[in-house]
Parts: sequence; structure tokens; C-alpha cells
Amino acid sequence: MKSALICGISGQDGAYLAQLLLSKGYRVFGTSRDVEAGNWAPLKELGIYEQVELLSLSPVDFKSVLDAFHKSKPDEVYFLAGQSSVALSFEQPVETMQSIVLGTLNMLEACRLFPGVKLYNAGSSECFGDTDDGCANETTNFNPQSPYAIGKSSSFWLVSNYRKAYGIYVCTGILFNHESPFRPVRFVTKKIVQAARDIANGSEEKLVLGNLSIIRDWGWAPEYVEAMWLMLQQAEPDDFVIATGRSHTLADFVSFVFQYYGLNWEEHVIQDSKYFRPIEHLVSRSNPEKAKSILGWEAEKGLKDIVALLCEYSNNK
Ligand code: GDR
Repeated sequence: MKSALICGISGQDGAYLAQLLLSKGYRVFGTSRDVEAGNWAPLKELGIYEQVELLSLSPVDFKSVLDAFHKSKPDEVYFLAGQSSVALSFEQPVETMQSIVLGTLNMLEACRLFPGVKLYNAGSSECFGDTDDGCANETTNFNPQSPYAIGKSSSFWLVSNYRKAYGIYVCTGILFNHESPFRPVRFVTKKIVQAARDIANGSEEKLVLGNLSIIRDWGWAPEYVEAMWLMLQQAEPDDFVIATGRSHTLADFVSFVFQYYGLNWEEHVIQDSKYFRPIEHLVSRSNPEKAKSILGWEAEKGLKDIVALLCEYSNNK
């Protein structure tokens, strides 16, 4: 039986990944900063809370990283525990940089002490910044526009450096936006779906958003964790862009959600600069061809499918 250590199991990706690995027969260990205070709602909702073994781990504390490696004796480690909000990274740049950069470094150093362990690093399309000139792939230069993106760019280069210097099997998945009902309301898709549902149910609130003209490539999170796993099953470690290859404006996303509820979004949505970020990352477009040709992975769900799934879930809450 293979053992996997998922650092950051309480988040959206951690929960879906745990479900996937359990279905493949792995023994799954999962970490959170403080197991006593963790949010286990996603694991409980997926019906797998009792099947995973939980450990406390702070990614910035090398002792706790080593303890988790010793206890789980992992074949595969998935590092998903860095601070994940771009907006919050402008408010908490130090915590963001530490959890992402120092966290990655601690994982890499631990891998050097546990030969044979394979490591997945959660990268981000935010590293590319605006992709005005085309679609970003694995050879596109980085142009990070936030503390979060700068941290993710550093972690990407650390991974690349350790792979070459020490021959560790480590991959960065450069994932574009990927959504699910387990997103907290801090992220825009959850905020929109919740407000539209409440308005459809009679609430007179207005939905106040930031820049509606930003362009993103939104995919379905449960599909993306499959790509993470596939990256660790190859003959050689490598980095991959994971995305749908199709981008839309935020206004499109909003209009699809309100359409689902039979509403005209323009009557209910206000754009307010208070939700703009100090630097707006405007355009995000992807070319996920490498994942298709090498991993055999391709996103199935498009934006309208995702909107329908998110709204359906929200109605049953
Ligand atoms: P993002 O996700 O920053 O792309 O990072 P988020 O959902 O927060 O924002 C998407 C875009 O919507 C714009 N926006 C708003 N965003 C939020 N949160 N709230 C608002 O009210 C609002 N109005 C407009 C934002 O400016 C942004 O352009 C996500 C995270 O999952 C990262 O961890 C991941 O690395 C990247 O996707 C790829």
C-alpha cells in the first residue's frame, strides 16, 4: 500500500485529492496547521474524514515537517499548504511569502533526507501575470504581479533547482483557477453564486464586485487533482500547466450564474473599486497541450458546466 502525505488537506484541493488517493488504495495522511482547530467540513462532506490520518504541521517549521515525514513514511508528498489568496497576499505579504517559499524549501530539504519520496508543488498561473501576447505554457516567462505570485514564482524556481541539483523527483503543477463548492467566500466564484442564490430567494442585497473585465481560465477542481497525481506517476519529473485552454471575463461568469437563476445580472451587480487589487492581473490565458500529450490529461468541464454544478450545490445548502 502506497502512503501519501497531503500538506493542506483541509482545503478544496486537499480534500478532493484525499478522495482520489483513497479510491486508488493509498494510505492517506493529511496535515493542517492545528489538527484540533482544523476545518474538516470538506472531508466530512466527501465522507472520508474517518479514513484519513490527520497530523498538525506548520510548513515553516522544519521540525514539524520532519515529524510528519517520519510518521507517514510517504511515497508521495503533495504540498498544498501555502497561503492561497492573491488578495490576502497584499494584506499579509510576510505570512504569504513564508508559507509558500519557506514551506516549499522545507519540503525540498525533507525530501533530500528521505530519498525516493516524490513531491508535488502547488504552483500557480498567477506567476505569468498578464498573458496579453497569447496563451501561457511551461516555457512562458513569469511576470508576477502580487506577493502571492512572487512567492509562487520563487517556489517554482526552488523546485527546478533542487530537481537539477539533487535529482529529487519533484514537479510543479502550474494550475489556472479551479473551482468547487469547497471554495471559501473569499474567492470570487463562491461569492457570486451565494449572492445570486440569495437574490433569487428574495434577498434585496446588491452584489458588489471588483473588476468585472478581468479574464480567467476557470476549471473544475476535482479534475485538477487527478493531474497532480498523474505528475507523480511519470518516468521523469517535470512541470505542467493545468487548465481548460478557454478563458472568459468575470462579467461572463456573473451573467451565467444569474442566468441560471433566471435573473438579469445588471440589475443586481455593482462594480466598486474597493475590491480592486493594488495591481490588477487582468488577462489569464492558457495552453495546456503538454499535459494532454504527456499526462493524457484534459479538462472536461467548461464554464457553463461549472456554473451549473456550483449553483446546484448552493441550492441544496
Ligand atoms: P485569483 O482568485 O486571485 O484569480 O486566484 P479569486 O477568485 O480571488 O479572484 C478572481 C478574479 O476576480 C476578481 N474579482 C474579485 N475577487 C474576489 N476574491 N472578490 C471580489 O469581490 C472580486 N471582484 C473581482 C479578482 O480581482 C481576480 O482577478 C485563484 C486562487 O485559487 C489562487 O490560489 C490560484 O493560484 C489562482 O486562482 C490561479
